[in-house]
Amino acid sequence: MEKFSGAAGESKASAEALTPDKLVFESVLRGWDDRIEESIKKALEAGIPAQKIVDDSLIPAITLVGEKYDRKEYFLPQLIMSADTMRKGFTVLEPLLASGEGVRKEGKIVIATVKGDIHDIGKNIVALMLRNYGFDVVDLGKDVPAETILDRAVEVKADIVALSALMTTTMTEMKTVINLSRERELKFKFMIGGAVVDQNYADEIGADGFSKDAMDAVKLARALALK
Ligand code: B12
Repeated sequence: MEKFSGAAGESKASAEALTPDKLVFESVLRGWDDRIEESIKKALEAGIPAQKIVDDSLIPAITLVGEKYDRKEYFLPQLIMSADTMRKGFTVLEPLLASGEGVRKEGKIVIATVKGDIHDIGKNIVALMLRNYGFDVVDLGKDVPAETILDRAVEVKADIVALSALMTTTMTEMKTVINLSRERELKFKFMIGGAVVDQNYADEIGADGFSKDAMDAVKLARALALK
């Protein structure tokens, strides 16, 4: 697939002049999947900590991609390329982030994007951050049926089940998971997130908490783990 140059029409050649952190941002924004690894390495070499690259370059870039998609400045091919670029970037950073504070274990969390939903960028960021802040995270991936989520949570003796949904058509699946858990008399705490859900929805379906982003998810998980 041909790479897109982005709304500003900036070319790869002119990107040479960018600072390493800006180059990471631009690579995700413009779907330069052949350039992301190199740009992240440059940023690391320039002394920018891995977590800062995530917080200040990767997440803002993919958030802007989402906004551009909403404004119809970007379309599906751009989305896919930016998402792939972001995933590649994470592959480079993940070992560095995991080695951060992962010594003390705060509790065990099973995380998944619910059935019917293949959006996993946000879920992956949340999983990464939770791991980084000391939680033992079992990531079941995306499009995961309710039964599988609960079976695995029982198997690994999870404290918390974290659910992600990005679509109005799939957020109801969170309720299915929680209802099934109650039917089976399981005692997990549930935290939910994803662009379409909010605290009201969490209250409505009986979840124990909602978070708007990955950092907030860490705070929520800590609070739930202490309960
Ligand atoms: C990237 C993207 C895609 C990528 C996904 C790639 C991937 N691997 O994830 C691709 C191109 C594959 C895709 C496909 C589709 N998409 Co899409 N996609 C998006 C987009 C632009 C950005 C989502 C994203 O990654 N955001 C960045 C991350 C970092 O943010 P986030 O996911 O919200 O996560 C943060 C928080 O929400 C929170 N969080 C997330 N999960 C969790 C979980 C827990 C437990 C907690 C505590 C917190 C938490 O923390 C995260 C980090 O801060 C959104 C638009 C948008 N503005 O959200 C549409 C959007 C979600 N997609 C949409 C649609 C309709 C689709 C498709 C059906 C399109 C199609 N016609 O085929 C398919 C879905 C197929 C399916 N069955 O799932 C719609 C959903 C509409 C709706 N309200 O229901 C949206 C809103 C676009 C739109 N405006 O129409 N999509």
